[in-house]
Amino acid sequence: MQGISGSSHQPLFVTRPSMPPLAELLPLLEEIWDNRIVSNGGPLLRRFEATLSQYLGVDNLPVVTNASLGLVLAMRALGVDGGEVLTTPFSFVASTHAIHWAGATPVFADIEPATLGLDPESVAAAITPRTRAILAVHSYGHACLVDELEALARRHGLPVIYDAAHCFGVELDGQSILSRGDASVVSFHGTKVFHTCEGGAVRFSDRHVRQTFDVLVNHGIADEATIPAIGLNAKASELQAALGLALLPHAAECIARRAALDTRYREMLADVQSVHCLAAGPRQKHNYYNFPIRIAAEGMRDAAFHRLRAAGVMVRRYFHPLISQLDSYRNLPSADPERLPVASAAARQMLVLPLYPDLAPADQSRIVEELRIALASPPGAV
Ligand code: T4K
Repeated sequence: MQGISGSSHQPLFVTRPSMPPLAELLPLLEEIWDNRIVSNGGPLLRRFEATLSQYLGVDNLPVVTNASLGLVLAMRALGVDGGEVLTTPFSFVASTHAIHWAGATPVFADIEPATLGLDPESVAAAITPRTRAILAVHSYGHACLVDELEALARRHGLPVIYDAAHCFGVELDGQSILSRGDASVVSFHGTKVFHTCEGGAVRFSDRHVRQTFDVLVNHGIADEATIPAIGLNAKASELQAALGLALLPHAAECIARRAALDTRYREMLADVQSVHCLAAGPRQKHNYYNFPIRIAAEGMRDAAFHRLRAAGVMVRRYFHPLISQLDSYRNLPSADPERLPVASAAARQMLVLPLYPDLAPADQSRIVEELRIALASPPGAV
């Protein structure tokens, strides 16, 4: 793993991928070179899936080439084929795009302010006979109100799919958060706590649904002469599996380093009245995926964003603009901002500060110093 060095004076990105020592990856690459199986359910992928299942303590966990396709095909495996899927507008675009590619229409419900996840009351009000599923997102790896959402879904006979893209290693009540819902989809993109360059995994509560999914992931092919479904190609390669196998032994250390940086941010920002540091709920073991703060004063979030960017601190406004404001979705009746006040406020106020395991303490201090300077001037000032 990369060590932590002194201040870089380079642009400070919101995240940097963790890389395993090359020496630990090379023997796995040699296996691929020796056996010349590079994809289609090869031996390293099978080993990676088994190791990952054990590490996370969940079964029925197929690995896929990215979380976006995992979301699309999880919905299809759960029977979504048209109709409407209720979801949050406060997310990375992939969660809503996945509903479109699953053949359904997204219907936006509002979020609630504590977790920034779907508000069960807003979801309940939006359920109609056309509703086929609920797709909720654990934003920033903070668990949304899973008990309430699942109880609501059960009453209406709807499946719940969690976009758990940010949630590698997150636990709720002592169990992997991936164990919740009918399906949970985690991303292994390079920007995530654990990654395989591109990648992801889907956890299913029902092994029969998982079997349907396994066919969909491989073009709908069950065997050479049997192609029972219209599938896609969402298979992960042996190279992705090799990287996953090499990085997994370092995952706990990466999360521990993130936790230390998270604590230090909170200490350094404790006296900054205009900044609220979000935190995961008490039932949760967190993975410290990123460091989201809320700056509620009108116009101050954007002012801070631009000033920090000018100073080389590449903060992000995850998630601005709201998905419901994008041209592709803004004409949907559920996209009316007046129906989404909590999500609209979050999109105006949230800012994500850099956080990754080898962020140097000197760089972290610089980020906080630049944030203090940015917040000291009024919004309109340059
Ligand atoms: N659902 C949710 C809630 C998600 O957040 C995501 C993905 C998905 C679903 C879909 O998962 P995948 O299909 O991707 O598995 C990035 C990621 O590309 C995206 O995967 C992620 N969410 C999202 C939150 O972040 P961008 O457009 O912000 O990426 P980008 O290229 O601006 O990268 C952010 C920073 O990371 C860069 O400023 C520098 C650093 N970086 C990035 C890459 C790719 C590196 O240092 N090295 C790298 O290789 O979307």
